Amino acid sequence: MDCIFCKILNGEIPSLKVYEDEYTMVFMDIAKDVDGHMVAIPKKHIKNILDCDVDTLSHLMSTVKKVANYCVDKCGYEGVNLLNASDESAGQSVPHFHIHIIPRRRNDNVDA
Ligand code: D5M
Repeated sequence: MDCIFCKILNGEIPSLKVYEDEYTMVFMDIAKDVDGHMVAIPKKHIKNILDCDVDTLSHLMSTVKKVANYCVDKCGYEGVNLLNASDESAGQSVPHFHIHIIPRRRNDNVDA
C-alpha cells in the first residue's frame, strides 16, 4: 500500500518517534510549523474516523491522552489542541487516520 504513514510504521520512511505501543504510534509532524506538533496514528491502516472501529478509536484516544498529559505534566506546556481532518473535503491530505497534537502555552501566538 502506498501510504506515507504505513511506510513510517514499517520503517521505510524515517520519523522522530515520540511514543509507540501495540496499536498506535506518535511521531513529530514533518511540517515543523509549530513547536511540538505531533501526529498520533493507529497501526491499522484506516483512512479516517468515518471508517474507524470503536476499539481502534479507543486505543488511539488513549494514546492521545497519554501524550497530551505528558506534555502538560512533564514538559511545561499548559494545554493542547487536538485536530483531525477526515476526508479530502475536510482537508485531509494523508489518507491514514491521524490526530494532530499541538502542545500549547498561554500567549504562545500559535494560530491552531
Ligand atoms: O495532515 C497530514 C500531516 O502529515 C501534515 O501536517 C504533514 C504530516 N506529514 C506528511 N508526511 C510526513 C512525514 N513523512 N513525517 C511526518 N509527518 C508527515 P492532514 O490533516 O492530513 O493535512
